Amino acid sequence: MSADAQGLTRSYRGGVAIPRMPARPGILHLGLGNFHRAHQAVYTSAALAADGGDWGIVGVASRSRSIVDAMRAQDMTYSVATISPAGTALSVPGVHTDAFVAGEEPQRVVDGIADPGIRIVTLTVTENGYSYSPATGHLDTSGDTILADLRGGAPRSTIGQLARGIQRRAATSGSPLTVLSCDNLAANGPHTRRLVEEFLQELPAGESADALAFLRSSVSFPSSMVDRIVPSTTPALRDEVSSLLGVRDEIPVPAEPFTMWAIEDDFAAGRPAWEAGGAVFSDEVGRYEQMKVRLLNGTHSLIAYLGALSGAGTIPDAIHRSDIERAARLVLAREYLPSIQVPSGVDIEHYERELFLRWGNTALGHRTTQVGTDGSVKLRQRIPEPALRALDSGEMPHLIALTVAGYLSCLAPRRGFDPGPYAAAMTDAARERLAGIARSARTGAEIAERSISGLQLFGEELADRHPFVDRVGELVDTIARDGVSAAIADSTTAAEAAVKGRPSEVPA
Ligand code: CS2
Repeated sequence: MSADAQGLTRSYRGGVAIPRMPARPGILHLGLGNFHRAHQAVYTSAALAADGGDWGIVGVASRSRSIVDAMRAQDMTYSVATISPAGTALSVPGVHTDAFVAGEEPQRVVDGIADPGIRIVTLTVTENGYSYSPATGHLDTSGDTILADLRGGAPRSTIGQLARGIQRRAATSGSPLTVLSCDNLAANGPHTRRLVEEFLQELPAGESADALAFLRSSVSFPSSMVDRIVPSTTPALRDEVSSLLGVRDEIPVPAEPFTMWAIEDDFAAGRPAWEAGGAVFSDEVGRYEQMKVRLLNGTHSLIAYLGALSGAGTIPDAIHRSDIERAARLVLAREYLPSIQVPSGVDIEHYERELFLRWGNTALGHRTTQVGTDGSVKLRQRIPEPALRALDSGEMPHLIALTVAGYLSCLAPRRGFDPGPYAAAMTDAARERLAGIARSARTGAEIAERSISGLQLFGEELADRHPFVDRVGELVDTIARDGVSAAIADSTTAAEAAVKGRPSEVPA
């Protein structure tokens, strides 16, 4: 592919325009995966087309060369394939001015964050990339990477990179900076700020005082809620896109038509006109985050684990099973919805209807393994608060318990129970520890107790809620003994019985 310096002029056989590349970068982005390339890059492309500005993006991949090499070979472009049952539409966001691999050039990340031309650092490093302890929410200083980053040298962890870059910026230009987390973490702005601050506080005072003062006075960390379902790229998609384009694209990104971005408007040194791409600037981002992380992501986890255990390879295959759909509707309406405050202007019934259509998008082929991966860090964001809220009001959140039982059955199956290939393919930082528990445990109760209470996998508070832990244990046993359908039937019946007598909000 080749960019045309005159603007939106060069079209390929598929009628796809290649936008003009911005001359200079203003954004350094950490995490050059599919999500970033189908989300922030698309909004930035719209902002540049509408409003211009030096807001090109330098994309930093964490370890893998493949995207960086392909982007360089394709003049920094790639296509986004928007996929719905009605067909595939292509667009090309030309916003990246450069790309490199952090693992190969770690000092370049620090220098990039310190560069005064860079005014925003954006992050899509997944829930796993923040080096915090799920039990406490604070920086996990026991990990080898963080320990090495604290000792000095070019940092390898995201939090170390941010802290060292900010330290260097404080010591050089001292110009203001915005750090914008675009990951599915509650209060992702303050959370990221706190972890960077905790990293700096671990350093000797003489080394960190200026950086801490600069962090407090000149670096903003707005929260943001990001949403677009973006599966992994498959060889079939590469071929389809290349034939539509009439030119080979090695790194197209598949994405659903739906996209949403709600951002707190707190930028220390300006920002692109992302509203041109449909971004919402709001002072209710906390509400947007909770709505998304619980209703979409929390329910998504349930669909993924129950689906994988039922032999469904994709989310649409899973949600098209009537018992899983029933469980999804119940967890969403009965257990997640009461725990959130709906942002002003959002029609929650419409939002819910859209969720089921989005999950049912068969053309997208989003995999249960992908959503089930990294459950230990994802579920930590999705389940504790709604579960605690239900327990505090005297109700057992049966479907959240089933989500956890599904997760444990996938990652730490009871001896003799085979969770199947989709579960086996899920990767998770806690897999080894959970597998150790499962090897020596005899019952579901033991697995639940040792992971939820012992490892405090979902935080300190839920660790002490024995009725919840016991319920998860029972469901782990039911899954191993009678199968996942029996566990779904048990939980949905119990949830429905608990609300009997109240007006039903769940369509039959
Ligand atoms: C999913 C998300 O993988 C997961 O856990 O729930 O990646 C989800 O597809 C996105 O957050 C949608 O915006």
